[in-house]
Amino acid sequence: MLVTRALRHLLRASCLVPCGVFSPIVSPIVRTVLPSGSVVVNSCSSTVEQLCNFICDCSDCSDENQCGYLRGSAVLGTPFTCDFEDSDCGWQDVGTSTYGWVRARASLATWGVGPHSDHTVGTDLGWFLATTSPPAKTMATAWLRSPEMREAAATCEIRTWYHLSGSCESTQGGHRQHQLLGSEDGRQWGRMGPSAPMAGTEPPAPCHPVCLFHAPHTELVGPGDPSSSPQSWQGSIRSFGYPRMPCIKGTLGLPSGLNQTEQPVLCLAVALKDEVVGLWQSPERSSEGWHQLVAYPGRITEQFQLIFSLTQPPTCGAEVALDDIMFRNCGLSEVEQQVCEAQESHCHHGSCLAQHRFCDGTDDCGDSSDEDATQCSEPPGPGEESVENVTHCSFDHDLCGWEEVAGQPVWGRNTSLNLGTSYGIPTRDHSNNSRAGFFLHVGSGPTAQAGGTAQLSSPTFQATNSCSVSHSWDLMSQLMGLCAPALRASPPPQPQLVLYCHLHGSPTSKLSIFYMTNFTKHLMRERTGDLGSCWVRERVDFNSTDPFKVLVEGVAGSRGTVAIDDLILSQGCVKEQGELVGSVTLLQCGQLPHVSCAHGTV
Ligand SMILES: [Ca+2]
Ligand SMILES: [Ca+2]
Ligand SMILES: [Ca+2]
Ligand SMILES: [Ca+2]
Repeated sequence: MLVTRALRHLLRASCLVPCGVFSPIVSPIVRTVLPSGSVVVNSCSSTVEQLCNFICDCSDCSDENQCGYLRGSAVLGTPFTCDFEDSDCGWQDVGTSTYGWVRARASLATWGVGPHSDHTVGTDLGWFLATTSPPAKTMATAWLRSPEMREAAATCEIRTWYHLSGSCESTQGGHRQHQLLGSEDGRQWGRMGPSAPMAGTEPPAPCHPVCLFHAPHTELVGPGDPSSSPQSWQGSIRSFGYPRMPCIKGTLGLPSGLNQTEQPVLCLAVALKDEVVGLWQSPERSSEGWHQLVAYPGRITEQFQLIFSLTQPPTCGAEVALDDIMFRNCGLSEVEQQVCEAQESHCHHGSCLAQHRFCDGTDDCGDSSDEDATQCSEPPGPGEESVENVTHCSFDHDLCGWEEVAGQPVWGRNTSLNLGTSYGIPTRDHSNNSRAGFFLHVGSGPTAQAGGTAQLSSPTFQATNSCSVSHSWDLMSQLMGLCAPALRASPPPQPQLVLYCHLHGSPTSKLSIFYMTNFTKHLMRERTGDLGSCWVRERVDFNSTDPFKVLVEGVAGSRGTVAIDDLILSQGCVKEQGELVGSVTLLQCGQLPHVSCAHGTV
């Protein structure tokens, strides 16, 4: 056997690194899986809502065990972590073939290229999850799925360590032979769900959360019932690019491009009720050893599952190991009346939140009370219907009065659904956390020209010392109809811009925020580099004694994309020509706040 492997290895001259077959020692522990797909030991009869919500409701936190994490790692001392030392924490192999995931540990005795130690304890005694030996001649994907989680806070952060070995480079000139996978044309249906994984040439019955359609060079995954009308299901994939797995390389049905480097791709995606959204994809080049993966799913208001997948080209074997999966800040703050500190205000349900987190376009409270439209937006004027205006633009409808500055390139307004899944492109927008939500972007993968500056300009705003109405208020008091303590006369507002930026795919991409007075450009903030596949909040205060415009510039580096979403100007940004754009109005309380404007009164 070893001789065969060694021969196979020698024959794979195209591999940059040894691509031997990693033979982990498989855990002897047999897992018990409930019909729901997860094992939950629940000692305090928690309601369903309290299971796997990243909050310990039982005194022993048994409602948060086997949720893809345990209540904590004994070795690492961190909460909501799975170190795989005692169990798989409910993660399940859901592939449709023998290629899949197992709980394993390193074997020093076996010839191979897998990790020589786990990540938690750093020895060959430590456990991790690893993919099994892949089929030698076909493109294959191993699927791993978490138990169902209830919801995630906006601050949720997923970290794990991965060890990807056996990266290979094809020397076949790019034209790979189509490989058969199980049926004559290499197409195969499968499903991932609580019931046993299945595979075949016929579409499966309705499956939750997702079905698979497997074809050469393509993995499609999505919700729904393909058995009722497989053609239309496939048709929807073709026409909308949905529900294609977001982070699988290549286009539907098409072979890889010429001279394309073929690498194993590790993906992390989140499966929601009706869409699958990519969160993270392994970079195109990485070295051997353990690497950290960080992903931000954003606020998720429904039940979801996480899916890891390793897809690899047929020319070379590759293995991945996962260890120490951690969930940080994923639970909503507990619902109880708290006494807030200075600089904090109440959410509707009683917990406290920093004031700068109100009206910033992210549901931090968990009940959206910090983003209440009547508090955060200028109420529509007579005859106006849309609440969306220049002070809060989600780009879902248009540019909201912001303007493209002519030149090359320009910001493009689009969705992840339309833009496809090239590395570097956002996998969803920020406002809706959805593939169907709009954002602005510049640069879009390998074919886009790099280097030009795209500019977006705001209308002209009044000098910032012209108005002195406080923008700090107590939402809780307002909701309870108590107006008096809500208003604070000072300090004057500092007009401020919040926006979400997405810089991914290139280390030389850049986002800059300026304000312009007459003909002078003042740089306020600059972001460069690759921030990963996530939306990052930027907050900039403006202090100008002259009327000014806000200018947002994006430069996409080679193969990179710069994107922005949710431009939010604070109260106190007043459009020139006497037109108030973002003033505080608390008319429902029957009185006006203390306002003194240089150009008249409100
Ligand atoms: Ca709980
Ligand atoms: Ca471990
Ligand atoms: Ca918020
Ligand atoms: Ca948006």
